[in-house]
Amino acid sequence: MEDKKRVLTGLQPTGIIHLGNYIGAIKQMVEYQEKYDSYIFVADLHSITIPQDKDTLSKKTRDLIALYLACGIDPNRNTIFIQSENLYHTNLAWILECNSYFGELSRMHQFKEKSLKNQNFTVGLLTYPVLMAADILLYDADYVPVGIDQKQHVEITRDIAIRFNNKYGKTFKIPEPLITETGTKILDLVDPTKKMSKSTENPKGIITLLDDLEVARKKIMGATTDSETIVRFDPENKPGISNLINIYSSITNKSIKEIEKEFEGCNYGTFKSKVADAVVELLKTIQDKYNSIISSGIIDEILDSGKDKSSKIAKAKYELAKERMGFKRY
Ligand code: ATP
Ligand code: LTN
Repeated sequence: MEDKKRVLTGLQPTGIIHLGNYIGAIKQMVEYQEKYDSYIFVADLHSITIPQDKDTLSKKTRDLIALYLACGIDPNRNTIFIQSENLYHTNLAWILECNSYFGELSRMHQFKEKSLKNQNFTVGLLTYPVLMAADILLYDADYVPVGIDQKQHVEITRDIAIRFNNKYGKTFKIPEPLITETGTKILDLVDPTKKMSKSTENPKGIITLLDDLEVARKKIMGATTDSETIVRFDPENKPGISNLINIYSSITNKSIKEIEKEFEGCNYGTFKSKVADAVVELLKTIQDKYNSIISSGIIDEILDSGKDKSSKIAKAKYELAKERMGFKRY
């Protein structure tokens, strides 16, 4: 255990997770748990950078944990916890905020995009990457598996850590993002110029892991494609088909070349129905497990132990950072 590198990732409880989250984040964590010391948490504090309904937040958090487990995250090989139950995240975030600059935070893509959508945004939306830096740096994470949209936040985490280490002495390990090759960015099924997103306006564009199986099948069959009939991977000119190839590749572990060969001479209908079969089979397996987990007491046991373990590690790192900055009793 001691020699293993550490991976850590978080998911926001902002809606039922979709195929993009599964392919871009969870599936990798299931693979990484074999070889790394793995930490997974629900980033509920990040979710409130956009207003959340207080009556459903905790249920969404619980559902998310049940879905992680149903997707194959093994509680014996992962430390699983809720971010807001571990106070060191916000404590360290404040220290790091005072070592981060307005300029660098205001240049983050996600901040620019979300602050344009709603001009009356909160300060939390701006400082979001600093809380994320705290999440990562508290645990000396070596690797941070994220979708491409979060890569910039891991890069700023590195910048903040390097700056802190240079100023106050080596305190934090410098993490690296782990970005997947295939299926890195799963696109909206209706508008394949956008990423598949929980906050989409058209539910036909996303497949959630708890979608009714027949509804999911219809969404794949109705996915936007192009006027050609060749199943060829060409994200620029054929974003819809390339997106379906990415989904199929990720679920079946077949390479893009193999898939192009498999569907040589086939029409889009045949291809789509194979993709739909693969998606439905995946959802069915996940949903069966989810239904048995959600009604059991195992989630609380896992969260209690995750809270204890993560708090111990986080406390030590927080105390060190505090001391390095000169906080101690005179
Ligand atoms: P939203 O969908 O509302 O934009 P989100 O799904 O990006 O939110 P998170 O729950 O924080 O928000 O995402 C969890 C993980 O899934 C992150 O690592 C993120 O990069 C990844 N992810 C999200 N959407 C996609 C996508 N379409 N393709 C690949 N990975 C994705
Ligand atoms: N910002 C991420 C969620 C997140 C995270 C993290 C991911 C919060 N803290 C630390 C990796 C490491 C997102 O929206 N996907």
